[in-house]
Amino acid sequence: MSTKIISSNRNSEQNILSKKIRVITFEHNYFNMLEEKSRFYSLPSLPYAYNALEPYISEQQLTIHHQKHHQAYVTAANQILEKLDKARKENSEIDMRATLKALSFNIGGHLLHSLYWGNMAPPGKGGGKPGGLLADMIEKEFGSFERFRKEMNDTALTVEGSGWAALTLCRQTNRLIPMQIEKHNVHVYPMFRILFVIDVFEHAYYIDYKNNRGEYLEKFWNIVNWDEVNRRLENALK
Ligand code: MN3
Repeated sequence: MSTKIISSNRNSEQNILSKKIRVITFEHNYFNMLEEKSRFYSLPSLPYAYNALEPYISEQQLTIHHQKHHQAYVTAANQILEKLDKARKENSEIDMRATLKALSFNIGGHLLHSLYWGNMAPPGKGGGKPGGLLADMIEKEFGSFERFRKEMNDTALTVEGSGWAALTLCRQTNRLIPMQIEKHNVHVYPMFRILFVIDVFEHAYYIDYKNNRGEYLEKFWNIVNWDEVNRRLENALK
C-alpha cells in the first residue's frame, strides 16, 4: 500500500518534471525561432566540388548554375522581403498580387535548387538503383524501378517551358506521386513532401547538352543520390 503511494507520488513528480522540461524546450525553440535565425535566405554551399559531377555535369555548367542562377533567386526573394519590411515600416501601399507572385517564384526557385544539389552525388557514389525503404515503396507504387524511371523521365521531358520533375510523398495516403512543376511554383501539390527533383530549366543543361533535354535526362540518372532520397523519405514518414 505505502509502496504504491510512494510510486504514485514519484510518477506525478516525474510528470511535473517532464512537463517543465517540455515547457523549457518549447520556450527555447521559440526563442531560437524568433532571435537566432536569419530572416533572409542565403545560398547554401554545394555538398561536393564544382567538378565532382563530371562527365555528366561539367564544372562550368555547375558553377554558373549555382553561383549565378540559384544566387539570383536568393537575391530576388530577399529583395522582395525587404520591400515588404519597408512598406510595413512606412505603412505604405504595396501591390500584394504582383509582390506575392514574384515571391512565390523566387522562394520556389531557391528551395527547389537547394533540394536539387542535395539529391545529386558524384558518379560512383550516385547512380544505380535505390535500396532500402525507397526501393520497396517504388516497387509497390510503380511496379518496378524501370516504370518509375520512365514516368519521372516523361514528367521531366514534357514540362512546358521551364520547370521541374519531382517525386513527392502524400502523407494522407503514403503514396509516392510524381509532380510536374512549371516554373518554380505552378502545379505544386500543397503540403506534399518533395523527395527528389530534376531541374529542367534550360539553364541547368544548356552548356553541356545545348537544347537536348532528353540527353541531359538520360545522363542525370548516373548522379542521383539515392541515399539522400531515402533519408528524405524516412524523415517525411516520421
Ligand atoms: Mn536551375
